[in-house]
Amino acid sequence: MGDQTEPTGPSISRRELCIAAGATGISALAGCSAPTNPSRAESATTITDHSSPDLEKWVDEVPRPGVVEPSGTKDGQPQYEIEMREVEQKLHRDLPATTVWGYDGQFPGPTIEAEQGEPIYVRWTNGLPDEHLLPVDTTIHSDIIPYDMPGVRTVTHLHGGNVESESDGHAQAWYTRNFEETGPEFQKKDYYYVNDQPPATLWYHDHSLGITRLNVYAGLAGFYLLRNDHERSLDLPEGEYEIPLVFQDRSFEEDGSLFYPTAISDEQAGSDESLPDPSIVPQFYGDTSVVNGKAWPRLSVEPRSYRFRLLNGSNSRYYTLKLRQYDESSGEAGDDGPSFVQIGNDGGLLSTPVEIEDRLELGAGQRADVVVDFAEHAGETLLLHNDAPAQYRGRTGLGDDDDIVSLPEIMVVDVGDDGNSQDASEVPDELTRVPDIPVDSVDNERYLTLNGGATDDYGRLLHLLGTADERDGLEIDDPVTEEPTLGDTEIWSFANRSSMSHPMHLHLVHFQMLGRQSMGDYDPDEDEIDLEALEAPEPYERGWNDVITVDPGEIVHVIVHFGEHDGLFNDQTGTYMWHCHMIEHEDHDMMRPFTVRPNDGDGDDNDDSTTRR
Ligand SMILES: [Cu+2]
Repeated sequence: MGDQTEPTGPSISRRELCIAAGATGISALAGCSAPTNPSRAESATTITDHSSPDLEKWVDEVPRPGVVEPSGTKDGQPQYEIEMREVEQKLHRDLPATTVWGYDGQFPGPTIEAEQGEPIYVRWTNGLPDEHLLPVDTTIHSDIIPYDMPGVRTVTHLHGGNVESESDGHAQAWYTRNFEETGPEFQKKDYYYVNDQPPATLWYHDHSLGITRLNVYAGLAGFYLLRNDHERSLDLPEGEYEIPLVFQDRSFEEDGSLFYPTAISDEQAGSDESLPDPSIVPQFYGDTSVVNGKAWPRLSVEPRSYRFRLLNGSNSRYYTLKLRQYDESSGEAGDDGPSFVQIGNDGGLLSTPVEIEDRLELGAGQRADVVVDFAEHAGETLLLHNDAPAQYRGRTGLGDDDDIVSLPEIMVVDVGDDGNSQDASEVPDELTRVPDIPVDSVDNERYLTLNGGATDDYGRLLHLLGTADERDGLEIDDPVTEEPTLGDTEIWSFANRSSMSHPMHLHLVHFQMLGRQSMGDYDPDEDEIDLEALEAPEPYERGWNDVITVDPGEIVHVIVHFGEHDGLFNDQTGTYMWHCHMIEHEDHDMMRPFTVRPNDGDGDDNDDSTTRR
């Protein structure tokens, strides 16, 4: 794919985009040209003829992850030791026990409850077997990954954590069982989480280079809830009325084992017979909804308000959610149920609650903190319904031509006839202070491209992130191109030249969305960013985000401050990652490092991570 910069003019709206199957890059904007090589088209999905066992739906209650307790102290702070282990776990009444990998032997892992201003240490120990649970494609970064080394590589990232670089879970900071072997970026065993950021729904998961998709799929993920006194003073539903829910899609074999595809389809492979086996797949879409580690579960609630911490923990799948009336005997969904009142997103509370009128969109890695009032729905059965197609293109098209494995039914909610609990909670009109990052403080602008048109040495589709100078993309071990200085404010403009939506994630920081526009309306070589011309963020997109969805043919501009801002967050320097959170994309190869440089002029020591508070 060339450096396609043909201007299209401002007359083409995003809704008029014709995202033809296989169209990549700006060709999607420039007249919907047919793909030149449909067999390699990005829109070709992961087609397998695998079907999971036909399980009876809604028979198991949604489990609630336990809360893990510290095992001791270190330097006067609580210290946790959480071991990754292989265990057998029942994921459905009628499915034989499934071998999964769990933090503390649980899938999902136990929840860490942390308090703002109170640092903790966590030692994530690797107690996994010698062999991976799933087939490993050893061609992914085979030049920098020692696949013949015994043991499974893991490293844990606290997603949304404003943490020091040495504790961030760099993809090359992996280690094997008992820290026997360590990756080139490994620096310490005891990760330090300073917890100096707004209270939020964070989560932790594996991040090791080249096999993150497999380690997370095997079960390595859990919640990390950060709280403070202000949030408690809001009298939101709490205790048994506050429930974290992680949505994942999985596929199973008849014996209960996890199924993960190991070969891309003939259609995708074209005539190339030299493909690796097992091979990475471009995306993964499981056919079974799993919530908090149970397949097709039901949640029993009282007719009152609940707070749900929603997390899309799937590898590739998007969710667009709504509660609907449900006739369990016919399996038919009807009218709308209670709406979601969103009170927070990735990085903490919104300034004011937002009633979600349409559907709640969650890209991989994203969180929504919502309150749902079931008081008017006593005795009803509700369906948590998802209408996102697997090949998600957001607002720019439904892509119904190629929706291979949609997952419309996520979970059933049983609302009891009565509840004797006193429901004193009420969502306040003002939730918290979210100070804007001022646009007039911007020190630097970066144009960053999301690309789907490249292929690797085997002719397989390769997703890449690029820059204004290298628009077709760079690989993870190319030199760092994003090097903000501590204390700087930058605009990062994500331009999606591919034909599918990507949930883009930055480690370390939380950014604010400025708005979106058609990709043809802005070229950094020719244009200034015209804030007035941008489509404003949705109300629920305001606040602190660490994942943002960029639809095809669109640019999303975000503003980010590196360091403490208005009393929030803290100063960190060093190297972190930014990437697409569809984990198959992250592994191949939509991930790049960025380095926050110290602002003292001594800019040549990446490892000089300091915490200035
Ligand atoms: Cu992606």
